[in-house]
Parts: sequence; structure tokens; C-alpha cells
Amino acid sequence: MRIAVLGGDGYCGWATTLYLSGKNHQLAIIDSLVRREWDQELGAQTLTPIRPLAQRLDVWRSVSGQSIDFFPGDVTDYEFLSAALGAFQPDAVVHFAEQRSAPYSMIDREHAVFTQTNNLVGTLNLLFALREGCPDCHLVKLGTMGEYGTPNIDIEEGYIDIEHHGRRDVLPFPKQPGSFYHLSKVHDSHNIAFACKTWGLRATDLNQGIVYGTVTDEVGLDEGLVNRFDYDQVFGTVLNRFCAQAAVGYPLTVYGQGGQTRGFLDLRDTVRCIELACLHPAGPGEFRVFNQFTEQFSVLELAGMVQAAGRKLGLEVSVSHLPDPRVEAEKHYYNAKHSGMVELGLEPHLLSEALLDSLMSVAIRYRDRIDAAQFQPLVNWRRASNPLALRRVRRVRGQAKSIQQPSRKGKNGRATTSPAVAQLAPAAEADLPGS
Ligand code: NAD
Ligand code: USQ
Repeated sequence: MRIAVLGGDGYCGWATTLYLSGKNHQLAIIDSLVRREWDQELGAQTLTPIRPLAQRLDVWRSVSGQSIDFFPGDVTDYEFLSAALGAFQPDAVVHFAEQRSAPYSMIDREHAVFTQTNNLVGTLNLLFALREGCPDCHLVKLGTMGEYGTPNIDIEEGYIDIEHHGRRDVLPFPKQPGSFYHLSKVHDSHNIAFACKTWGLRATDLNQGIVYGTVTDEVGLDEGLVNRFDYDQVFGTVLNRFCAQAAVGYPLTVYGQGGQTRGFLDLRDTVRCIELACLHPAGPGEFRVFNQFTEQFSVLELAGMVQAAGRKLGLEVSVSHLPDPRVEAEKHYYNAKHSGMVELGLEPHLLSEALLDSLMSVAIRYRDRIDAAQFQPLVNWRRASNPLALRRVRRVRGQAKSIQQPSRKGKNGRATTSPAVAQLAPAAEADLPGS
């Protein structure tokens, strides 16, 4: 199968690309590398030392014998995106290429507008590019469990069968997202559902829970393939953060009471779910929804598990309750269905003690790279503007020139993409993120 992975340089995207390439599918990455710029903007870095994409692809070629095409560019640039898809002619497009941090979207107006523009325009462009160039291609879109919020009833997989004033219908499950980022996913879902209904496109929306871990079988093959592991207050997700905090003896940062309950999954299950979605495509005109997670935990339960795992490794781990910087229920009912992927064949990796040990050992291995200042949450949902010490980032046209291009490559991503990037003049190639 020919599979284009939009956002293939990111956390889920890189692991997914290698996994699918390892299964002998033909892969192409479409990515502007903007995520590396957001690290620079925030003064943060992944716990793990990720290599520039060109090097990662070279390492993969040498360990696996498989080549992966790379189309560098911005999916909000329609001409670039449609040319790249036209050149590659995918059977499936996996769309990870969005700004995915809730705190980033809540920094201030500029970051909220940027998040929604980046995510909505990218997805709309993709829908039009598919309609125009590959109408039979299956879109596998990463959504989020956070689209649903935390209602006081069971959460269904996408649709709810309801009776109202004596009449019945099956309708999209109500959405109560908790940040401008999560809202962007809701808007995307509506746009995709509409395009399926109107143009007969085929799409699968994967409402993914919070992903943890960094190693997959393929990523573990060589140090040069190492994946991201974000622990900072903007992009770090809760379990990865707790492991990094435990590794350096920093009290675990539970926000508020810690009764916030979410769906979680191992990165190895993310990649398998994507494979299953690709192998079992939605039908023409179908907008199919799966809830993609394997277990649910409260934040306080996770803190207790990390504390216990730390103790076994001889680490002193304490828990602190910080005032919740977010506006969210700190204690609530939560029961979300997630049987669709298991029915397709997913065999979940559950969060056992052994798995927590291996997560902690990654954090311990790289702990010299941890900057404890990155643990303190600085983005407060109640404020319209959060004064972070953001850095200006330099971006050039025609990045990643050293990477071999497929024969019919699209126009390069030239839009200045991030708020911090927009005002800047071109810079030398050495200034590229990851160079
Ligand atoms: P990430 O930030 O690590 O990767 C996203 C990638 O997309 C980056 O490589 C970035 O450069 C690229 N990108 C972003 N905007 C782009 C644009 N306009 N043009 C081209 N490339 C662009 O994110 P991730 O953690 O891998 O998440 C991937 C997807 O999965 C996101 O859509 C996210 O909403 C969803 N998701 C992630 C999690 C999680 O826990 N990480 C959970 C649920 C859903
Ligand atoms: N939390 C803490 N302490 C921390 C960090 C987070 O208590 O140090 C709490 C938050 O307040 C929240 C919960 O943990 O209640 C989850 O926060 P998170 O940062 O781990 O995850 P979230 O912001 O929801 O976003 C992440 C990804 C996003 C994805 C989403 C899936 O960044 O891309 O869409 O998980 S879901 O949560 O199901 O919506």
C-alpha cells in the first residue's frame, strides 16, 4: 500500500512511518518540520536527542533497506500539498500534521489563531486535494478523545443513538472540548464528515487518547532513529512528564485534585491502530469514528503508579498538587467506549509495572538533558494572554535540501508558519531546526 504520513517527523508520525515501512508499505513523509521550531520558540527540547530528519531517513535506509520519500512543506500551502499528493498517489493518507498542544493554543490570541488556522486550513486543504486528485484515497485523521470532554454519561464511539420527543436518530456524539486546540479537532471532524457526505470521500477519524512511551520495535533498532519524548509544560503529556520528573527527583506536578480521568495508550498501540485503519478502509462516503485508547486512568492514579515504579528503582518520588492552570473538571464520571479497534484486531499493550519501568529507564538514561524549569506550568486558561519568554525562530525557504526528492516533487512549503516565525527574514541553512 502507498501511504503518505502528514506530520511524519513528529512523535506519533515518526514511529508510525517506520512501523508501516517495516511492513513493506511504500511510505512518504509530508512535514514542514515546524514542530522543531516550536521547541526553539519555547526554549524546550525533547528529552531524547532526535536527529535531523535527513539523517533519520538515512539511518532507516541502512538498517531496513527501505526508502521513505520526503516532501518538505506546509500543508496549509494548497499548491504544495496537492502537488505532493499528486506525485506520490497514496492509497491512504495519515494526517498527524497539526499543532497538538492544548497549552500552546491557550498562550494568547496569536497562538489560538495560529493553532486553529494551521489545523483547520491544513485539513481543509487535504480534503480539497483528495477530492481533486485522489478521491478514492482513504483519509486516516488523528482526532482526540478530548473532543468529547467529560460528560456525565458514557461516551460512545463517534455516534449516539438518541430518542427525542418520541423520534429516534443516530447523531454525532455531543462535543465539549476543553481548549482552542481541542476545538480545532472538533471543527476538523465536522469538515471531514461534511466532505464524506457531500463528495463521497472515505475517512476514519481516530479519537486518540493520551499517548505514552517513545520506543517501538523499529525506533529501538538504532540510536539514530530515536523518537521524541516531550516533558515540557507546553508539549509534554502527563505520564511522560511524570516519568521525567521522577527521574530527577522533582515532585510530580498533579494539577488540582488529580481526579481528571483520560484515556491512554502505548505508542506501540498507536502505530498498530493506524495500520489497522489503513488495512480496513472506510467505504466511499463513510465517515467512520474510533475511540483510540486502551485504558483510562486519573492523573492521581498515574502519579501513584509512577511513585511506586520510582521506589523500585531507588528513586524518592513525591507528589505535589499545584493549582490547576486549566479550566476542567477535577473529579468527574468517565466511561468511554473503545471496542472498535479491538474488533479490528488490536491487542493492547497495557500499562504494566514492567512497562512503567522501561518508561522510567528511558527518562533516567537521558536525565542529564532535563531542564527542571520546564516542569512548572505557565499557561493559565483563565488569562487571555500568558507572558512566556518566547524566542524568535528563524526559518528559511527550501529547507532540508540535502534530502533526496522524489521525481515529481511539489512546490516547497514556503509559508511562514508559526507566530514566532512570521516576522523574520530568511536565514542560512545552518539555522534550520534539527540541522
Ligand atoms: P507532534 O507535534 O510531535 O508532530 C506533529 C508533526 O506535524 C510535526 O512533525 C510537525 O512539524 C508537523 N506539522 C504540524 N503542522 C504542520 C503543517 N502545517 N504542515 C506540515 N507539517 C506540520 O505531534 P504528535 O504528538 O505526533 O501528534 C500527532 C497527531 O496526533 C496530532 O494531530 C495530535 O492532535 C494527535 N494526538 C496526539 C496525542 C499525543 O498524546 N501525542 C494524543 C491524541 C491525539
Ligand atoms: N496534567 C497534570 N499534570 C501535568 C500535566 C497534565 O495534572 O503535569 C493533567 C491536565 O490538567 C489534564 C491531563 O493531565 O487534565 C491531561 O493533560 P495532558 O497534557 O497529558 O494531555 P492533553 O492536554 O489532553 O493533550 C494530549 C495531547 C493532545 C491530545 C490529547 C488527548 O497533547 O494532542 O489530543 O492528549 S486527550 O487528552 O484524550 O484529549
